[in-house]
Amino acid sequence: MENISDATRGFVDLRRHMWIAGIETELRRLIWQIAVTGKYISAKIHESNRKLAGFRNIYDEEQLALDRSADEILQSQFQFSGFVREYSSEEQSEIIQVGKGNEQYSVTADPLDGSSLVDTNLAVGTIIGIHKEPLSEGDKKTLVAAMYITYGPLITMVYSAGKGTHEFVLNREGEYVLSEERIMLNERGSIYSLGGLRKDWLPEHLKFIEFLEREGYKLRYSGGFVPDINQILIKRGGVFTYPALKNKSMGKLRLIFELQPMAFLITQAGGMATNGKEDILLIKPESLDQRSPIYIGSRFEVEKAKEFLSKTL
Ligand code: AFP
Repeated sequence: MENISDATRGFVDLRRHMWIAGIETELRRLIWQIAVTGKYISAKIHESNRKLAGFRNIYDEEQLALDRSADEILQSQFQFSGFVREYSSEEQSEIIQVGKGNEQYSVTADPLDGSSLVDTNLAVGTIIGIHKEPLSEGDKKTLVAAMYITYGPLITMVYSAGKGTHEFVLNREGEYVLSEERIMLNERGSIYSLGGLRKDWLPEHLKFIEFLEREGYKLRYSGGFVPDINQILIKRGGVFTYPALKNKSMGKLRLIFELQPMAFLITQAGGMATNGKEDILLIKPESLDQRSPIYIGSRFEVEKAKEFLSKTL
């Protein structure tokens, strides 16, 4: 696929881009449908009254009504789509059958990641993984596309269907237009995002962070996974870490709903994602709520993280 020129970029909408890229018809429709659903979720965020719903999700966290609405909106879209077989969301404890069983795709979602940031008006996002096989057959590597939508000052959508990672911006006419095509991270960046409390970090992780500090990396951490990853992608490099902690050996973030879709997008942009030893995309999930430490971003920093983590202190 040839790169689209700077002059015509703002006139290329998502559907045309995917068609030019030669993405298979049903996958194109599905990505389009999810991008459109992002507009409905954004409308919900705007009308949100920010009150707690008063119930808890499977991780025993307080759940904002907004998480629940975003989840319901996504599920209802897939229910009638004709090309989604299964839907699995961070907000629900089980895989939901939304199709007849013969549809091609299964979808995972973190419907509204970082929802606790909504009342502060920081950016939040939706993270999506698209799988070719049933999610219940969790032993296979099945991710064929991933995307996220950011709800910030602008609404943006980043997707990859295995042919590079591309960014679109929702314009005033309500169309997603191409803003960055085939985004490629530099070998090395200059920002770092640090999850978890310093007092809970393991010594080898601390050594890695001290290395970045000596090298003059700038701290950039919003507390929202989507905008934090988006910053690394759009600034062409850096590293996001949410490590194993003294009291939480698997860290905080969820493999299926958050980490693998982001790893897919960053890998397609020439970056890497690891838990310190294994490639995040190669980890076989054993349960829906499986978590994992993560080091994700440009190659230099992620390789360095692996080097530090392999040293026993
Ligand atoms: P919530 O969905 O509970 O708001 O958590 C957000 C998040 O999952 C992710 O978006 C952040 O990267 C991470 O948690 C931040 O965690 P800390 O609050 O421990 O820094």
